[in-house]
Amino acid sequence: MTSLASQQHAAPGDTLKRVTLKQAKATCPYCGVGCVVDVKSRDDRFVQITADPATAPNFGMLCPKGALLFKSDNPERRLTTPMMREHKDAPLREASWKEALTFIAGRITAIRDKRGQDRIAFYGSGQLDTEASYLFTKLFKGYLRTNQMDTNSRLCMSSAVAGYVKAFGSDGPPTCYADIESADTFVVLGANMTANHPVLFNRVRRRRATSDTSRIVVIDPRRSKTAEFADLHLPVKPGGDVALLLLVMRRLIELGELDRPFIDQHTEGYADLSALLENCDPRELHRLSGINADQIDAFAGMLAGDRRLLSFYCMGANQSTSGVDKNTAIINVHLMLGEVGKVGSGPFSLTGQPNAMGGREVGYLCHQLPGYRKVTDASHRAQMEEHWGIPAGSIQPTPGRSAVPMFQAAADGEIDVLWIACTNPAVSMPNVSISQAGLKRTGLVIVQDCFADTETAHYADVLLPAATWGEKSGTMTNSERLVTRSRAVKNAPGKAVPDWQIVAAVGRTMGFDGFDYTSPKQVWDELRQTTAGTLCDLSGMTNERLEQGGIHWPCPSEDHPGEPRRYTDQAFPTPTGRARFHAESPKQTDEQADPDYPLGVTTGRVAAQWHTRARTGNVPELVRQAPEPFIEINPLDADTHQIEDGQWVYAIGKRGRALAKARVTDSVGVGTVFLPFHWGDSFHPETTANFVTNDAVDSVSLQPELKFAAVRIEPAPAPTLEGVRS
Ligand SMILES: Nc1nc2c(c(=O)[nH]1)N[C@H]1C(S)=C(S)[C@@H](COP(=O)(O)OP(=O)(O)OC[C@H]3O[C@@H](n4cnc5c(=O)[nH]c(N)nc54)[C@H](O)[C@@H]3O)O[C@H]1N2
Ligand SMILES: Nc1nc2c(c(=O)[nH]1)N[C@H]1C(S)=C(S)[C@@H](COP(=O)(O)OP(=O)(O)OC[C@H]3O[C@@H](n4cnc5c(=O)[nH]c(N)nc54)[C@H](O)[C@@H]3O)O[C@H]1N2
Ligand code: SF4
Ligand SMILES: [Mo]
Repeated sequence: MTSLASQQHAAPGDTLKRVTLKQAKATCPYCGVGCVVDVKSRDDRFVQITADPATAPNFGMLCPKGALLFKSDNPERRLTTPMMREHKDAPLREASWKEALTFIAGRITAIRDKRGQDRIAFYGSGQLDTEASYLFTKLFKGYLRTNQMDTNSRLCMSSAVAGYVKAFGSDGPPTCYADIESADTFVVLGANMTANHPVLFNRVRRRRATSDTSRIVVIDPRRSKTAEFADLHLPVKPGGDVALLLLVMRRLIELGELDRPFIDQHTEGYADLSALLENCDPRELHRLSGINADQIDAFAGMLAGDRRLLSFYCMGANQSTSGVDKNTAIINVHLMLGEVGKVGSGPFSLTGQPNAMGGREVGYLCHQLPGYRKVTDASHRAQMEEHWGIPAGSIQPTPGRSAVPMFQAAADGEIDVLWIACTNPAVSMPNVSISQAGLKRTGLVIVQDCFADTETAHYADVLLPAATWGEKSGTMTNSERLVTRSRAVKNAPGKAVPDWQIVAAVGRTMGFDGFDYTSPKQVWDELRQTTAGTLCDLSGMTNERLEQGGIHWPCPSEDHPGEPRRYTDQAFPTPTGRARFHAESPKQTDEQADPDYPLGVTTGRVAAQWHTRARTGNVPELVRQAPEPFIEINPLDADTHQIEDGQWVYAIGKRGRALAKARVTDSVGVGTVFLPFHWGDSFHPETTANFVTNDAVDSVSLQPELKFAAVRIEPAPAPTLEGVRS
């Protein structure tokens, strides 16, 4: 196997000898459940995936995406060599690693020296392992001295991060999966767990089936598959969650359900919330939420009494201009009932991507540093400068641009180098015309991916071939803070190498002395020490220990077993040690339906596809289940717009339009349509859902409102789909 390192300074690191049959444990590269699988390969092809009943967190269970992982590669689509062009009008050509690295290092150095380091930006992903995420942070924030670095977690988890920090003083969930087996009431808000966290939802269903006290409440504008399993489905209006939760809090007070001792001893800010609840107009809250008093009564009834409450929430909460308020409102309910820090209870934000938790631990958002540190805190900067052995003052004190303004700046010509790894923003950014314009305008676009033909790769001036799942060893943290180590089981094709090696090689080629790693273990050992003594302490997790199985953080020493639950002593990492209530009134979505755009579109996922289909599109069984883009529309709206089931339509919004096949169904309410976002340009030039979505952001988390835009629906000619990439 070609080793990047061997072409540069150090010896080959994480490489494998050619083998015929190999097997190892790996972490599923899809969702934040973080299932561990046993992988077998023969002659560098995956041949079998199984799951071991004794191994956490999935204990033998897998969903179809995970079970079919052995079919997820497509050798013909792989990027097997660096590709580059010196000028925009030249075609891409094959290059050696040395040539590509020298070119990148030269251009970055020149831009930094002539135009300033803030014209160099990085956009990463919660699908990178922790080692690669850490090295990107070190290279950009430490050595290039710029905080112009953000990731697709901004579109995903940033409202949850802000919500936890506001309420508890720290990011990271208090809960763990084992809480499911002790919980009574499950509230699932803005999460379609049957499709998107299937193995976890199996556990919820098993608990519901075996416990007399267990109930499931689903809060979702759609009657999703998950809602079909609910004892109570509350079809909230898109964006109406804060209003709904205020109503239920009022009802809980009326019922006398408050945990007064907990509120008095362990929280602050209740008086403001109580005043808000007293003064708000319930009729207005019913109007905003679309939920009536009987439904609220039924909901409150399931929270009342001595029940353990476990809430799961995901993108229906986070992807909103009131995303942070939704998160703190859910936590308010838990604090009122004293349902946190106890076995079987707590507010449980689900992570989407397999390492959306791990990236946060090493500071991969524009305001963060490793160990839940912040760039705005002088002592945090000084600590990291010491860890990295770089001069005081190297780390900049202001956050860089977050994802949406980063691509806007690129479109405005304010960025000269944009390095993108493990994400496909030409499809997944809201208001994608802007991100596409940014990719077009930026002088040097570097795309680091395992596949050659992604929509974003189309804009690249340099393509860097990454080894992918099953071809590299590295560490990830799942939704419950369980850290697992995924191992290589086959060689990467051609010259592809693991992401961490690529970052390290760029650092070395630029002449920086902090990047002489020969193995992922060295990177891990360094990064876990940077978290020692912090809230997300990984320092006790050696690679050797992780080889034996996953460990929950915090894990402060090598003999520490890890902590599945946090805040069990009711001490919170706020200045007063108390958890904080937040009193926020409901806000409208940024955009409202109007006579020209009378419907609200909400977007999301289907079980058989993963985001922009880079991997799931290779698996025939999955493609057959979800072969083409569709839009769900209520029969009454279909009638008004004269749309037939199965006909192609345009969803036309204020920023653009998207083509999809109409599915007339009452699973969406009147006035709402649902459009998955999986089918980008490689399927058809007009099917990208994000031509329509809104790039307005939550003012605190800066997360965009991917879950609401105003649209109208019009019939469209059937597209020609021969030869599309599935
Ligand atoms: N099969 C599959 N699994 C995945 C992924 C995938 O692409 N495919 N992606 C992974 C990633 S990165 C993520 S982030 C997660 C996402 O997981 P989820 O959040 O479960 O996924 P979504 O389908 O985006 O949205 C969830 C639900 O939010 C609802 N919703 C929309 N607006 C609102 C609202 O205002 N309020 C409420 N209460 N609900 C609303 C939608 O109707 C939808 O059913 O899934 C992960 N798992
Ligand atoms: N309308 C709408 N838009 C959304 C959302 C929504 O709900 N609605 N959700 C948002 C959310 S939550 C998310 S997380 C994003 C996800 O959006 P993206 O991150 O853009 O989606 P992916 O298709 O997962 O892109 C991953 C890329 O990484 C590549 N890759 C896979 N493995 C490796 C590897 O090991 N190394 C490298 N270097 N590359 C690799 C794949 O080939 C693929 O090109 O979408 C966001 N966009
Ligand atoms: S539930 Fe998630 S982590 Fe588990 S096998 Fe399915 S996609 Fe992979
Ligand atoms: Mo996500």
